[in-house]
Order: sequence, then C-alpha cells, then structure tokens
Amino acid sequence: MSKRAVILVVDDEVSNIELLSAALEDDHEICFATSGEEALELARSVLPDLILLDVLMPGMDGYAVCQQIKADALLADVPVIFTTALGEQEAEVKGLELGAVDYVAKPISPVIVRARVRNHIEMKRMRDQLAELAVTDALTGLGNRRRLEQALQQEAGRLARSTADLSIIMLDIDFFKQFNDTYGHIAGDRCIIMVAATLNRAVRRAADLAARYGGEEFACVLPNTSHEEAMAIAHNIRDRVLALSIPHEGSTAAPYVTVSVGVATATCAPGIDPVSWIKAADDQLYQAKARGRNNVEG
Ligand code: GH3
Ligand code: MG
Ligand code: MG
Ligand code: MG
Repeated sequence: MSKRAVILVVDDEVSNIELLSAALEDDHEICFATSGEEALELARSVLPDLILLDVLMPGMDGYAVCQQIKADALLADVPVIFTTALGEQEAEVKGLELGAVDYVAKPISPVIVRARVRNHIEMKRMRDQLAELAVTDALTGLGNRRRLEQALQQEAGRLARSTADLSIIMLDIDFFKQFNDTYGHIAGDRCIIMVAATLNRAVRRAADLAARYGGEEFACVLPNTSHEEAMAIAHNIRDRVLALSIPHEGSTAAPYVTVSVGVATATCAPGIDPVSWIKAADDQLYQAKARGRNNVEG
C-alpha cells in the first residue's frame, strides 16, 4: 500500500476545516492553518502533497498564498485546490491562472472533495514518477546523462559563488567489447549493473552523484571534494571493481573485469563551462587507458 498523502487544509473558519478534515482523514494525513501567513510557514516545513486553500481570508488571501507557493522552488509543484463560496466565473479563472489545479465550491460536498483530492494526488504521483524516470538510467538505476547535465549546471552555479572544490570522476570498463564478444550481451549487461552498483556504494555523500554517461562509461560529480579525496575514491572504485572478480579472459590487464578511471578537480571560476570539467576528467581517463588500463589518473 502506498504511503498516506499529507494534505494541508487552509481556511479562516474552523467549521470548514472540521468539515474538510472529516471528509479526508480516512484516506490522508491532515494538517491545517487558519491564515495565509500560517499556511505558508506550515507548507514550507511540512511539504504537503496537496493544499486545499480558501480564497477569502483576513490578511493574506488565498490568491496571494497561491502566488507565493508557485514562486517558491520547494513548493511550486504542490497541487493547490481552491475552496470558496465566491462562485463567480472570474474568481475560478483567476485561481486556475495562478496555478491552482482545481476549484471546489462551498458549501463543500464531502464526496466531491474526496474524489477530486484523490485524483489530484494520483496525478501528482504519476508526474513525480515520470520526472524521476526522465533522469534515471533504465539498466542500472543510476542517474542518466540528463541528471548528470543538470547536476553539472547546478554545480557551475554554486561554484561561481564559492571557493569550494568540485571533483569529477570519469570511468570506463576495460576491454568491454571483448567481454561482450566472449560472454554475450546479457552477461555484458549484468557486468554493467555490477559495476554501477559498486560505483554507487563507493560514492557515499548525499550531495554526490553517480551517473551512467553512456554505454560502459560512468561519471561522478563530487561537490566539496578535493583532488586528493577524489583520487582516494577513484582508487577505491578501481579496487572494488577488481575485487568483484568477474572473469574476463580477453583482458590483458587482469583475468577479471577492470576499470580505468580519470579524475579532474575544478575550483572557483565565474562563467566556467561544466563541459570542460568532463573533458578534463576524460583526458585523464585516456591516460589511464594508455598506461595499460586498470589504472587511476588525475
Ligand atoms: P577500452 O578498454 O579501450 O575501453 O575498450 P572497450 O572494448 O571497452 O571500448 P569500446 O568503446 O570499443 O567498446 C565499448 C563496448 O561497450 C561496445 C559496446 O557494444 C558495449 N556496450 C555499450 N553499451 C552497452 C550495454 O548497455 N550493454 C552491453 N552488453 N554492452 C554495451
Ligand atoms: Mg474564508
Ligand atoms: Mg567506452
Ligand atoms: Mg571501455
């Protein structure tokens, strides 16, 4: 069974909150606020799955709350349903134009509000799943090329404002064409999955990203990581892959599957192009290959 969704109910009249809670609490977790200001504060700390928002409230009204929600990167994707007695077409249009997904008229019908909330929660779950799939590699479950590029852009923005180091690791499985030719593509896929899992275990910090760059090549983005630290991680990855002891009779580096690893470290420079970091790590990877493979260069 999927996790219960958290719904934030916002209304200045307690009787309305009670009515909505009674309609929804069997299926969802309910939290509530009785003013726009309180609603924003609570939304930022709770990060609800959906917000039911009254329009007419003293102080900040529902429209203003919705505007702030949509302008907040953390909350912008949370579906908002307006609840109001206004009943005028202009009011409904205004709410939808501000980014609300739906509109429920007062007096509230519990069965209608329950059905609409359920639909919007389900649609939100599907949107989230699609967004996750769009940045996930289907074979390995690691981030894909798109997630890698997003992370690099994000780090380029961060680095322009800090003096922290950012390290990049590029990794390529050695003699992999030979491996496929000898053991077949299914075994090749299994090998890629095992290397990916090894990489994922070796790259541990919450801010780190391990991604499949393409084919049998992987990249890691390691924020706040010095060159020395990144070299230690790279050696660890190299050692762990060798220790998997996947037989590879076509390899001249070892009787097992091995990887070559390149490391590059960037420091603060405004306007830097993240592609140059990948290039730098890739140049080191090329050196590691030239030295006979199963090597780390940086
Ligand atoms: P090197 O040591 O220089 O890296 O040699 P290599 O044979 O690993 O390099 P090359 O780039 O020539 O070959 C990569 C091979 O990886 C070719 C391709 O068929 C295989 N490959 C790429 N993606 C996949 C995949 O998803 N599954 C499988 N099984 N093989 C793949
Ligand atoms: Mg009201
Ligand atoms: Mg390759
Ligand atoms: Mg290769």
